[in-house]
Amino acid sequence: MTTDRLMVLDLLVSVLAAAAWVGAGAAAAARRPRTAAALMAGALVASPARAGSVLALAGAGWWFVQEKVTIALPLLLTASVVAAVTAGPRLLAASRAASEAGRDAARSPAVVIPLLGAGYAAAAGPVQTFLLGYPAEPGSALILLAVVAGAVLLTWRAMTPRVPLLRTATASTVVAALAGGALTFLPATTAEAATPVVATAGAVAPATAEGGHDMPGHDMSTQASAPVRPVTDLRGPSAPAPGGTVRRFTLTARTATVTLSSGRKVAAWTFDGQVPGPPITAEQGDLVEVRLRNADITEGVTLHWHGYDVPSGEDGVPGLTQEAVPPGGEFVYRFVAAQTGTYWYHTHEVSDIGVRMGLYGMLVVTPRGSATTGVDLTLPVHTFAGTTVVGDHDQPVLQEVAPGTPVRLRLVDTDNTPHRFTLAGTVYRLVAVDGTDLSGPGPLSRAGLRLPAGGRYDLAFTMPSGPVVLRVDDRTEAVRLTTAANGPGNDDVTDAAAAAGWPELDLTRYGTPASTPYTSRSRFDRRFTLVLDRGLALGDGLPIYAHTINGRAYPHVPTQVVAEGDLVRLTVVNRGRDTHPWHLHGHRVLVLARDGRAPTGSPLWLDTFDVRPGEVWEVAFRAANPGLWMNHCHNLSHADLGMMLHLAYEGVTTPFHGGHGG
Ligand SMILES: [Cu+2]
Repeated sequence: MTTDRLMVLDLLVSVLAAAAWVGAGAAAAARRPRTAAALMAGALVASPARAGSVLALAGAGWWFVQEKVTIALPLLLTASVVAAVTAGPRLLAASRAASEAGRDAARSPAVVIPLLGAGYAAAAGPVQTFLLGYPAEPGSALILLAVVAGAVLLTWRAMTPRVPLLRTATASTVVAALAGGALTFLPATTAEAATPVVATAGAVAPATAEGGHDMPGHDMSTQASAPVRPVTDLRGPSAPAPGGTVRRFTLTARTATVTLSSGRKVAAWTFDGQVPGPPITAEQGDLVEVRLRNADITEGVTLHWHGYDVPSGEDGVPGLTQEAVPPGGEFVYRFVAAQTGTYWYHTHEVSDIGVRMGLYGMLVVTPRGSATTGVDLTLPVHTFAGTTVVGDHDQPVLQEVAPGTPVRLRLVDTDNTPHRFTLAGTVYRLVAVDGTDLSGPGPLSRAGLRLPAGGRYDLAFTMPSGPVVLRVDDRTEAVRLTTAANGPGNDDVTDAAAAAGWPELDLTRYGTPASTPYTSRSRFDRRFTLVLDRGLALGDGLPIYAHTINGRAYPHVPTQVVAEGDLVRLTVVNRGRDTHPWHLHGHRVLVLARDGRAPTGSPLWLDTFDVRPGEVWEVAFRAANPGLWMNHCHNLSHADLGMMLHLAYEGVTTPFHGGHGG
């Protein structure tokens, strides 16, 4: 069974156990001893079963069961035993009596309180998983215990006016709850919160301690000697590489009404009045110079080069590498186009809204001197005012292509969620992922391609004699390439329903292996673990129901500190119910393993990888691009609810204090 299914199963068992105990208590209180006894029998099956489901889940990793093993399960099993021993015999006797006296006996406090108490203890499990998440810490455990104890006391008080030691018990419960609250929220508001952005080397501890398993990173005190450099000094060059030219662009951010291909008009935030913004293209080695101006986006705007490893000062993160450009302001970005492939740019200021409203565009870099042959289409897919658009098309992109023509389709997901693509009518290859060419990509047909939020796939094929159709999410026809003969094509082209059933391509098994500069057996200088979950956490000043990293929300997630040249291993664990497309700025990561299994196909160099519920990804990167970098979920609404942190190189400082970074 997959970890995801085990998580769901464990949740079901825990809810069943709680429902059975509470039901038994309620039935006893309603003077129905037989019903109560039957429900208690069910609870006595479900409670040990929970131990089994937790044990099974533990096989996927301690991250998935930590709070269950340390708090929920001991609480449940203890309360179950107490209820069975104290209420059990009385309830059995009452149900056998089948008389008015028996019904009254069922209602006695000695029966009802232990049963309901077990119910409260059992309910604490799923409540803890949903509200508090990972990791369980002494503070949240105290709050939980206090709530359970308080509920038992209230029940007791409701059933009988004389509760022994009522005042002492109430006082202890209140003290436990207050202490728990202090333990939970005070640490987050002090130390690291005061320095959300690394100001000096070694000022912030690495996040390893939060992961619980990791080898400690380097001793920071011995490494504080890295030269101090402000991020504003880490800028791009002013000349291209030898043989390259300077490519100058000006992008003006402004509100505008955009007309889609159907004629539908949509109010948008745009670059130069269009969505997507003007494409930025270059040849490898060119100097790209982009002058960003802001006409009237009052929230401010920046340009982030998604997947492109620009110098840190060009990365476009407000409050970290620059201030957001206000209306009337401008900022000039410069970088050498070193990487070839398909990338995109977008604003990083209030990015959840900004990108959704249209502040994005394409960045495509081709090898120097590669004359364009054939058809090369860049196809950003975006949900715009509730409609799936491809570029600015809300209807299929239609193009006539001569048979035999080489075709390249560059798929880009600019949304917060993944999209599924199918290509019908031709055999094709997935030649590049996130801008990097794959090794030995084999022929594909009848495959579903799941593209993570922010990710890119390049598909290549030779135009056949019949039509070729690209579909998005099995419903939207995105592109239809036809030939002059306009033949009917094969069944795959006409049968959209069949295409919906095509199996998803497993990227970790596609292509052929090739050598990589490091592997999972390499010696790593730093290891970090990020456990992704939901829970109550302190956000920007207030507790929120956050998307959490190791139980914390931005800006309270400790910064990951690395030294230039480090080989870094990053483990990302998803124990929540949402998919998290993980995105590290400034570095491509090499996939070492997913759920403990190394890729058997092409090496995978990604800038955005989808960590689905229950998955554990191990990736590695060389810290070779000094600066201050965002490391975040590219579901930008998750990032907005806390799921981001910083990766900082020792010695790099920032003069900016915007603090938002999203
Ligand atoms: Cu996410």
